[in-house]
Amino acid sequence: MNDSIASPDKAAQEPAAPRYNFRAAEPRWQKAWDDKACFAVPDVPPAGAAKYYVLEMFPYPSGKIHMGHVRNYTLGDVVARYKRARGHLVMHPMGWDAFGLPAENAARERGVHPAAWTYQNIANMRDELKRMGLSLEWAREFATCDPEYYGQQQKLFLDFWKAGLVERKESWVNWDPVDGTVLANEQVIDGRGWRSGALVEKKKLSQWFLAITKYAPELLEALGGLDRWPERVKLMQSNWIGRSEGARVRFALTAPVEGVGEVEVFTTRPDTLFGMSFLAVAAEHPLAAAAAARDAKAADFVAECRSMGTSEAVIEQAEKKGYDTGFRVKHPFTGEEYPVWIANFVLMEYGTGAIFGCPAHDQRDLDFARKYHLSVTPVVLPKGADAATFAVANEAFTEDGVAFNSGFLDGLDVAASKRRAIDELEKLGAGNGVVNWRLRDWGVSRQRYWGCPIPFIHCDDCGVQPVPDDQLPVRLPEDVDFSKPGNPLDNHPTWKHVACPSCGKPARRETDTCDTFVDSSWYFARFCSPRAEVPVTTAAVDGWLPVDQYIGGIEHAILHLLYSRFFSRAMKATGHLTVEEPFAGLFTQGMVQHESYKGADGRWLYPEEIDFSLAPDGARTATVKGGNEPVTIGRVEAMSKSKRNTVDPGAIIAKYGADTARWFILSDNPPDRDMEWTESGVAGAYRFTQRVFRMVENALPTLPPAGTAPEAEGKALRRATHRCIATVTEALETFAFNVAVARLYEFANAIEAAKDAPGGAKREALEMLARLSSPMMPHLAEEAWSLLRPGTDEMIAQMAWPEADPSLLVAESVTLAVQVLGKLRATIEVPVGASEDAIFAAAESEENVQRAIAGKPIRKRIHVPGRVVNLVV
Ligand code: ANZ
Ligand code: ZN
Repeated sequence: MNDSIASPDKAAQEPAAPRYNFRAAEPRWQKAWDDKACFAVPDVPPAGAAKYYVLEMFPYPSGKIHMGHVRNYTLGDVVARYKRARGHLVMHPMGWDAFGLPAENAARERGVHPAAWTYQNIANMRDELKRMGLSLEWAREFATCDPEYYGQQQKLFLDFWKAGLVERKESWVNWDPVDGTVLANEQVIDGRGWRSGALVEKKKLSQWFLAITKYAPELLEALGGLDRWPERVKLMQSNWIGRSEGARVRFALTAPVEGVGEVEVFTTRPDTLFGMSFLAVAAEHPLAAAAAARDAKAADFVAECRSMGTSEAVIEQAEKKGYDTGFRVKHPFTGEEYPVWIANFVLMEYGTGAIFGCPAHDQRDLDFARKYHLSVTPVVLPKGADAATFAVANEAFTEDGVAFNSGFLDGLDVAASKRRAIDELEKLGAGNGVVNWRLRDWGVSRQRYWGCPIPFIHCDDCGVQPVPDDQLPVRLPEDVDFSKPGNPLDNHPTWKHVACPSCGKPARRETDTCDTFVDSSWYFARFCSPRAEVPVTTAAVDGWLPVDQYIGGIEHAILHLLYSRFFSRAMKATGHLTVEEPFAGLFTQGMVQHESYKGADGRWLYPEEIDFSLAPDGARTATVKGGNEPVTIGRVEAMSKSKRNTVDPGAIIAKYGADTARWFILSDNPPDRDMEWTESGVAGAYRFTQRVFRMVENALPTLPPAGTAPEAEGKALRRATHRCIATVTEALETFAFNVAVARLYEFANAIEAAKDAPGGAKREALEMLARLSSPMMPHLAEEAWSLLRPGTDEMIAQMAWPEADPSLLVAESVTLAVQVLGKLRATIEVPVGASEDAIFAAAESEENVQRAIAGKPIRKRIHVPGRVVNLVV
């Protein structure tokens, strides 16, 4: 039995039913919305307008949309259409996050110019998005690679520079020797470059930085006010910002090294100072360099650390290794001497790049101490443990306890002991209490062509000079050579040679371009006045920001959202914005998953390469199409190109229509959970679209004219209709879109079951079916509406959301428990508002109740409205 899975071809074979021709209808409605500019809003919302800004994370123009886009943009469109119907002035724009490496790779591999490649991809994807029937205002569209956009970004960059928010610093970077570029920590995966797979090295370079750390306290504190953000995202941001309270402690070297007499460490546990057994510095620390200069083995060890990259994840997992420099330091409290090691787990970029090791109370220090036979002295005693016998074996004790073996700290709990230790350090001039942040300044330099040029000029005499305003935008040169390795801007024969804007002598243009996260950190603001000759116009951003509902993937929980939050603050500091938080509401959607398939030789197969059948025992089996090679049906996992378990949205929309794709993607699971894409699920959604259409078409001859008041005898159907209005509304308000879909399925069943309902009530029901499903299936809704209201030029896209009639929502009857002498004997249904006499009569007439009364006189009748009747005999 082949092809047991329902398909629209099967629906096509169903007998002589009127069929909804989505292929004609969908483009027709898209054009109608366009012609009436249904989704256009002014740059400045008029006074008193209830503005609502819905935004989905804009896509990278890779060439084709994927199912993740379909889910993301469908969710946003439901919100946009619903809020519009609720009377909001909705801005819902779309654009392209268009700079980035893949365009350059395409240039290298296929000889196509990055701009041509990118704009062609944008054209394709724009068409695909348009076919989805999204209520977007395309007039606001831009790509971040448009000079009109990145030129404004250069202005912002210069404004930030004037405000002291841009710095040029030497820093250790992850260097990808194959791609010839700096990598962000996130681009280093298991110590290798994310694209090239090359082992990443550390290198010191002069880089451009945005001073995000200046806002670390604010960025942390303001998370508390983001009450429409997922807790999970706020927690991730807070960990990323990473505030820790502790102390800086200065240790005197027993003999100065290159004229320096001390080493400073950062610690969150000054209470454990008496448990110290060594001091350790990062491989990039000056003391390590000093050791390397005198000792070839130290130099080897430093080089080994350098090849490890700077990614924290790698450092976390790597085996702890060290090298004893031979330098020694004095303990500030005891005067005892301890060795100074170079350790691979100490990061130069955190704290001071140096630590004191307390193995008894820190696991890394303990692993290190065991490996190199360093002392382990516990100084915090667990509650109830015996000081005489307590020892640390292979697990550090990191919880609260009481200080011991610690001189003047003995007997204090950890918090008190920390305070006391800091007091003492401050008294001795050997340290002080500090707050430390994990957040680093944002290195934005990339040695790439396809990015926004950083607008500076280097002059040997005048130093770094900003590009003058009248020379902006600094445009990318078009004639570039991608055949040589390295940065094509740097390799370009003429582009970088310019006159110094200050002295006029020959100077060099900056050839670094911006990290593409810069481009996406302010695009939401640019959408408010996308053609302005300034980065943003005040009236527009004041009118539209913050974004009321932002929707996107959890993978952007940290960087993109944090950078955008920083940008709003920096734009406020430079007079561009008045808001600090760009996104008032955030929704993170789950992933779209699919079964994965493997051929007999273990290669991954695309779903469309496979035939399915049902075995006699009901199990699904699969073979490769056009043969009998068996296929293993694998796990359901996130769609990915590498596993070939992807489904092309373009093909789905061509086969079933956009409404079907939208309806199915909303129906399966709550939007924040992962959902499984199945062929049978899509086919089911497709059948529903056909069914709704047939219901409307079949009913038309029996319906009274539009505007006919629903009849009193139609009350049962009317109650179902108004309950559906209420429940769908509630579901749409709370992002429970799968619930809205489920209610509409039930409602369709109720309409079909109400065959004998009078025409007016039926018309009302069908009209509501169309209107309530319109955020999810906008084309079908319009089509149904136009059938129900022939000759109307009113579109659902422009109509107000229906209101439920409260009188049709109240329950008509209540269920009461009937007790005799407190014992349950029956339950009765009585009409709402029935008199007590009628209620008691109904209760006493129940057979079971009569039996319990057994003819005795009733001494007392008790009625608790809505709950219970109790008869006392
Ligand atoms: C001594 C100590 C004793 C520590 C103890 C912990 C437990 P957070 O909370 O993340 O801020 N540390 C400091 N600078 C470091 C660096 N550059 N690279 C690697 N580790 C570093 O962590 C602060 C703790 O991490 C500090 O407190 C220090 O170890 C270590 F029982 O100092 B602690
Ligand atoms: Zn100059």
